[in-house]
Amino acid sequence: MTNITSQPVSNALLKNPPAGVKCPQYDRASLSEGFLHIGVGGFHRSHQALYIDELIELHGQKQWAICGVGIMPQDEAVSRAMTSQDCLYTLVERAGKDSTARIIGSMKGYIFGYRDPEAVFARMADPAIKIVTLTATEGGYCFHQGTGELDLKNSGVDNDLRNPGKPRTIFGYLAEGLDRRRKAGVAPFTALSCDNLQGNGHVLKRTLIAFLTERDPALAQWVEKNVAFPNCMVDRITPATTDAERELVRTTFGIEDACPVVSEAFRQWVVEDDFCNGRPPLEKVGVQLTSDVAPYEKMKIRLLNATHSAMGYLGYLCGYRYIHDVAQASEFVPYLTSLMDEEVTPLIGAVPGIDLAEYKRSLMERFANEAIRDQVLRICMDGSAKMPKFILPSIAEQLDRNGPIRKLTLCVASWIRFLAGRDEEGNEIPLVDPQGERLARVVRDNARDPRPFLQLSDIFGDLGRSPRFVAEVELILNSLYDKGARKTLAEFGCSK
Ligand code: CS2
Repeated sequence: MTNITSQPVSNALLKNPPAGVKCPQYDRASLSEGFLHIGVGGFHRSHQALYIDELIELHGQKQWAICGVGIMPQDEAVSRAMTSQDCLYTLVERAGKDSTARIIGSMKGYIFGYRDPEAVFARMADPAIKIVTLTATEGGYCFHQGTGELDLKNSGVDNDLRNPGKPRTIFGYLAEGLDRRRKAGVAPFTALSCDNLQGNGHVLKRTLIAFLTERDPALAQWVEKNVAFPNCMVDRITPATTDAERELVRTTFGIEDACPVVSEAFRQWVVEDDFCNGRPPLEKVGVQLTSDVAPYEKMKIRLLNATHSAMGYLGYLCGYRYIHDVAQASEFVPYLTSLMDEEVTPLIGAVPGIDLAEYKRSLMERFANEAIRDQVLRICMDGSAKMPKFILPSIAEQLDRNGPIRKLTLCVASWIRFLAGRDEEGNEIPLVDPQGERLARVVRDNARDPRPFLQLSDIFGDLGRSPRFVAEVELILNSLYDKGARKTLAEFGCSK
């Protein structure tokens, strides 16, 4: 390990940057914010903020800086870091033995809405903000999986309707921001969801309009008529930032940074070209603008995200803690490739400009990238929101066409076994999922019988009523309990 003196990341560091670290060459004081982004997690910092950094650096688009916003209590750490670091942070891209570091300067301000919602409302009402982007996670849209409708009983949604001044979800914030613009006669912003949901723009529009219809029908109508909700596909594997990443940035690059982000070199952003209040020339920095994002979203979510989930739960039960170890394991490779080739690819159809065989080959290579040390437990987080978006729709489509579902079902059964809470050695399995307690209770109360669990229609929709699916889950789940994860993988994971 190289031992070099480190300096804290801040505006002062930009004047005298460590050797080999790329820094903004533009004058940050002259930036103004055109984006407001809710959810400044690792993914936003490795993806959109980099595209915008390039847009400013290479194309002088100074009016498109980002105002970062955190609305969850757990955003406190990022909020503190952003405040003390002049909204700067280090992005490290890692491919093989190569690491490159860059200080990202595109975030001009940060507001911790959880403490100061009024400041977020005021910023959203500012005519300079033209686009509000969101990474609210798959669960942040609070819709019922069976019906697709906004879940008005969700405690966050319910809070936002009762307490408009102190919202807990994206809906309360968007509603108040848009209401103020309407009342002030200011054109609305575009609302651009950057989450891994198929038709994320449609989902955001549907759920927000349902929320507004409860809150203020006239506002709902105005939004319906005037606000654009483009769909988009986003991609870049970004592990959670831990002390190991902070240590890496300190020892390799000499930067003291409380919230650096480490990611793979690959990135992709495909955006539907539908904006109601202008947009920057995103195409100049490699964003693909198109009239139809659906094929790209379906490909990415059903292949990349689904295969991640398939590696996550079963990989954890087999004792793996890093995704690259799962992706390199000889017993997993045939499972993952056959899941993609036999059960998902037939559902994807043609994707303009993409060779699916090559896409899948590159996915396996990206999963196996050991330089980024992506955590299995990051993938296992929030299964209640991910499973219905990544895995279950493919099972439903295959059931409709009487096609194969075994490998996808192995993922579902592994999730249920994971929720049982103890691994094969009797050690506790850490569960991070807002629905985790409720789900784990149903699993524990019905150990070998998956039926009550599969009947949770907010997760499974109608799937729990498919005798074929239920029988498959039962068979594989019992094998997981009786024979263990490795034998079950060998028996059910590969094509005979
Ligand atoms: C992952 C995603 O959270 C997950 O389960 O599949 O975070 C994935 O790494 C990104 O979508 C990659 O673009």
